[in-house]
Formats: sequence, structure tokens, C-alpha cells
Amino acid sequence: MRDYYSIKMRATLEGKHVSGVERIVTKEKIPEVVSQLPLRPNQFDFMNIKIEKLNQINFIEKSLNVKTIKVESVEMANNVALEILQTVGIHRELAEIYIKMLHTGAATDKGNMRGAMIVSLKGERLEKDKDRGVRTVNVDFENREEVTKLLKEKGYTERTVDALALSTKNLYYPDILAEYCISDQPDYTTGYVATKTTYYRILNLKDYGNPKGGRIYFVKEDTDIDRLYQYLETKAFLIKTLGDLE
Ligand code: PML
Repeated sequence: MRDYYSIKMRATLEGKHVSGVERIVTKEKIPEVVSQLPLRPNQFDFMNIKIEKLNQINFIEKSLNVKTIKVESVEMANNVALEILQTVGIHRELAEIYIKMLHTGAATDKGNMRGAMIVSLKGERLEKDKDRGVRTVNVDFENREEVTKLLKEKGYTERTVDALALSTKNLYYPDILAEYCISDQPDYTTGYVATKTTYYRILNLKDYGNPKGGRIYFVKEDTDIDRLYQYLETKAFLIKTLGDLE
């Protein structure tokens, strides 16, 4: 078994987060990946790069399938998202409450949470800290360059690559039933809903100019929260191939 290393980069400008990257690579690839990181943000005054050898690596054969849904209004887009969530057993009224929170700032100070919100089928918030939320880390595509090229050819973005990897790890966990996501970038209005099989990429999921965003993980009622945190924040995964693209 080969050794794998996690490379994590975080850049800020005047104390504000401007860029973050996470990669999992073999030792030979470290110099190449690290040398590209300072070119990622347009501007920064602080950059932290952490390289860590992983104790264990797990593999997922295929990413979720990707399906794009184009609708014209934010209202219609969220209606589609709610319908998808309903197909996996999530009550519409309950999902609506938390989705609205993401669009208006889900942290206690009405800013963005740093990680994802966890909501049970009963509608309970299960994160240990409601401002921090939970962060899914330690996931990448084994063949990242190829996957990125393929997705870009189809009109997807680098954000899709990262989000698809992250949601594939999330949905691989039996207790996570679905995920809803909108970006916290004001000009990035494409979001997604992920279910066990599919990453539904939904255009116009949030209003242009809205700086609010984040993720909701919908989980089974009896989810063991410590185990879920451990999975999301520590287990490392490489995804071998892309699922079907539409
Ligand atoms: C997509 O383009 O596929 C949606 C990506 C959403 C990314 C959210 C984020 O992390 O900014």
C-alpha cells in the first residue's frame, strides 16, 4: 500500500478567508501541488499550508452521478430542491425552515456558519457547536487532473470538483440521507442537493449578490453524533472514478 499525504491550504486577507484547498496525494506529487497553491487566491496576506501523512486511506469506487437542473428563478430552484429532499423522506416544511436559515445567515450572529448544519428527520439540530458546525475534510479524487478536465469540458467548475468529492464522502456514510448546499460567494448562485445516488446541480439556487451560504446534512433520527464527527473530520477517502454525467 502506498503512502498518502493530505495537503491543506488556507489563505486570508485582512483576517477574512479568501481561499482554501485540500488535496490527497502521494509523496512525489507534493512539490508540484504545493508550488501551485500561492497562485490560487487573487490576493492574500496570510497563507498556511499543512502537509500531513495519513495513517489510513479508504477508497470509494465512484462519485455520485451528476445531473444539472436549470430553472429560471430562485423560488423554482428551491422548489425543485425541496421535491428532491422529499423523495428521500425529508419533510418539506422542516427542510424549508433550515434552508431559509442558510439563505439569511445560519450562525448565531446571522453570519455564515463555518461548517455544516446537521438536521435529523425529526427536525432537531445536532451539531455540537451551532456556529462552527461540522466540516467534511480528507477527501479527493485519485485522478484529480483527469476528473477536473472532464468536468470542465462539460461546463462545470473547479468548485463542482471539490463539492462533488465532499458530497460523495458525505453520502457514503449510511446515516446521511441528503445534503443541501449554497455557496457563500455572492456571485456563485449554483448550488446542489445530493442524495445517495445523485448530485443534483441546481442553477439559480440562491439570489445573486447574497453573501450567505453553507451546507445542511440531513441525517437519520438515531445518528450517533460522535461517530459522525469522527467519520467526517478524520477518515480519509480517495474517489477512484466519476459517476455518470448528464
Ligand atoms: C456546483 O457548481 O457544482 C455547485 C458547487 C457549490 C459549491 C459551494 C461552495 O463550496 O462554495
